[in-house]
Parts: sequence; structure tokens; C-alpha cells
Amino acid sequence: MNPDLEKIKKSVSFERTVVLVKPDGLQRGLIGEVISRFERKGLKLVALKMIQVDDTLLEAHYSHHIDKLFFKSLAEFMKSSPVVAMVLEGLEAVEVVRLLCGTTKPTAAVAGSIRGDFGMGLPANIVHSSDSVESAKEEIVRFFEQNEIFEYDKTEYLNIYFPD
Ligand code: 3AN
Repeated sequence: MNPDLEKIKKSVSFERTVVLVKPDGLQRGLIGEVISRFERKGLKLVALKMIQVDDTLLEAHYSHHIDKLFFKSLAEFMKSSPVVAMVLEGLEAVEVVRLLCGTTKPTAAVAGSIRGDFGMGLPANIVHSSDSVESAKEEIVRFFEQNEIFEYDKTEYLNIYFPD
């Protein structure tokens, strides 16, 4: 391996985070647009697949909303078509991806963010992203088998990061 890439891997503290492109993103043909934004930012895609979520998975994933009045419609929406799930890696990836996605309510999300550029309502806000490093770890296990996560060197890192 390139020795500079090795140095970058040792000196930069990389995080991993989960993104779901929700049914509205799939129906509206925004999968490529969403992935492209993360790629252009410099995030590394380490897992990617299409899945059909079910109630068991949704009850775990949205456990913080299970008692809310909107939970039923959120669950119906999330099951209305497949979703695209991915794991992204990068420096401060959790926070960086949250910023690229924008705030929960699309009408309040800043222009330039995914929700700010493409969303209007709830629950259809195009993407989900992990809200903390701890949640990301749980969500990686929830959505992916170990053999669906790929370890590879991204040479682009040589143009993005510099070792300390
Ligand atoms: P975020 O996805 O920005 O982390 P959460 O975890 O509060 O936000 O909400 C999870 C998902 O629940 C949202 N992405 C959205 O689809 C849905 N949701 C949140 N609040 C509402 C609401 N008031 N009405 C309908 N759906 C909602």
C-alpha cells in the first residue's frame, strides 16, 4: 500500500455512519443524487444495498418514536417501497452526513442540504442518517451483515486528508 495512505489511516480518526434513502427518495429518482453528494464530499462508501424493511426492524430503528401518534404512518411510509441502505466512512462522518442531510423538517432545512433542496413534508424527508457514533454502531449491526461491509483502500484519501 502507498505509505502516505498508510499514514493517513493511522493518523485520521475515521467514523462510520448509516444512511437510508427512504421510499420517497427511491420513488423520486434521487438515489444517485444522494449518493453522489456523499461521494463528492469525500466520504467513502463501504456498504450499499436495497432492502425491504419490516415492522420488527422499524420498531427497533424508530424505538424513540414508537409512542408518537405519527409512528403508524411513519412505519407505513417506510414499508411502502424498498429503501437503499449504505455505510459511509470519513473524518467526523456522523456529523458531516447529518449536515449534508439537513434538519428533520424539510421546510426548515437549509438550502444546499438534501432535505433543504428536495423535501417539503414529513415523514417523507428523503434520507435517514445516524444521529451519533453510538447509534451508528447499532445501526450498522441492525442493517448489515459483517460480510456486506467492505474493507478497501480509497486512493482519493491522498487528495483529501493529510497525515498529522
Ligand atoms: P432524524 O431522521 O432527522 O434523525 P428523528 O429521528 O426525530 O429525525 O425522526 C425520524 C423520522 O421520523 C424522520 N426522519 C421523519 O421521517 C419521521 N418524523 C419525525 N417527526 C415527525 C413528525 N412530526 N411527523 C411525521 N413524521 C415524523
